[in-house]
Amino acid sequence: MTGDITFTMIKPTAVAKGYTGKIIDQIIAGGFKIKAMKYTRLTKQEAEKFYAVHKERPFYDSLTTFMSSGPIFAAILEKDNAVQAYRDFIGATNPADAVEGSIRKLYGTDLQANAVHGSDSDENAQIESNFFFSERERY
Ligand code: 3AN
Repeated sequence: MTGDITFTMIKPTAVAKGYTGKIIDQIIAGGFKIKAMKYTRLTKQEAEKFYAVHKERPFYDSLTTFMSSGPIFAAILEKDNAVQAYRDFIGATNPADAVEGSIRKLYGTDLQANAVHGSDSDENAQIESNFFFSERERY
């Protein structure tokens, strides 16, 4: 149901550093149910499509190059008020500003390699989930 799901990715740097297991543990301990998950890699073109809302931002090329630089984990998470709950849970966009103990504080490297993505609205949660997952990949 709208409002109950959000979409996340564990970004390439966090995956490469071996933080995936710890991040998934923390997500589950935070009360988020995993509805879908896959290990995959975006092409540059796919990353550009995924981040099309940021097309005019100065960091668009750098962000899409980074997000296609290595494998990621993509997932749909379920919880009441999932989008806002997950954004509060992972911490501020810049890991330096993120609350102590949050995923971005613990596992983020910098503003771009900030460990995880989290949808910013219910509408984008649906669009982003549909980008990666078919209905029969969700449980
Ligand atoms: P959030 O992911 O917290 O919603 P947004 O929507 O401001 O943050 O940014 C989208 C993504 O773009 C972020 N996940 C972040 O990695 C990246 N980003 C944001 N600002 C910058 C920046 N100044 N330089 C490089 N990457 C950035």
